Amino acid sequence: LSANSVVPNIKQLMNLYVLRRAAIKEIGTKLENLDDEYSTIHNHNPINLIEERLKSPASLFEKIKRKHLDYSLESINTEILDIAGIRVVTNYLDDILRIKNTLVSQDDVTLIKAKDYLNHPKSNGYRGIHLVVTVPVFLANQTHKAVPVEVQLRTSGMELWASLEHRLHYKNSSKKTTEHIQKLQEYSQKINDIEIGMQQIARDIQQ
Ligand code: 0O2
Repeated sequence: LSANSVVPNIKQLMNLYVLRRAAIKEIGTKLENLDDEYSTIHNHNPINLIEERLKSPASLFEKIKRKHLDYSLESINTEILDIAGIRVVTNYLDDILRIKNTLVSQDDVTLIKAKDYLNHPKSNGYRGIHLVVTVPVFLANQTHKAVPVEVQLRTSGMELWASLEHRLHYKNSSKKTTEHIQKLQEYSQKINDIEIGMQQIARDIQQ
């Protein structure tokens, strides 16, 4: 801890988590509404699954340590933008941008940060889009606050790859060789090829 670093007390942390949880609910409802409306108009659900999670205090403090950040409430508020997280698993590739664009174009949603691992997959083959958006949360004192939520968007194929790859971290990761990483990259590419093909069939049928 730096000399002037003041760790937030339990009440301050609880307050922070209450706001982030409220923001998850706001964004979660927006996503569900978009999916419902799209399915009524186009007879197709862009969203297969929505998963919501709050980062545990243990992994919050682990991240502060790993990133050499300050432990103060102010620093947590400005630097840790993924305490509230929503993962959106879409049915088709096109649905990723469909959901992203319709979400960030809403008047009360502000896009703060975007990472495009779709056009620029990570070297191990990880794909998806990560956004940080803020949404206003209305408070008991009649004011409101813009609260950040991280939204991860990926297809069901990318979800399959990421969940299996994530499990490998719990195995003996020191045994992971460059050949394993190449294989992971290759499997990610294969899944992507399949999803491009399935997308094309869906487009043909819709026309
Ligand atoms: P959890 O419990 O899922 O949150 P930043 O937050 O932008 O300062 P960070 O944390 O490196 O920096 O962000 P990034 O690159 O956006 O990735 C964070 C999350 O994306 C990870 O969260 C994973 O959920 C997912 N992710 C990123 N890279 C990979 C990958 O190579 N494989 C898999 N399976 N998932 C990945 P955490 O930290 O795992 O925890």
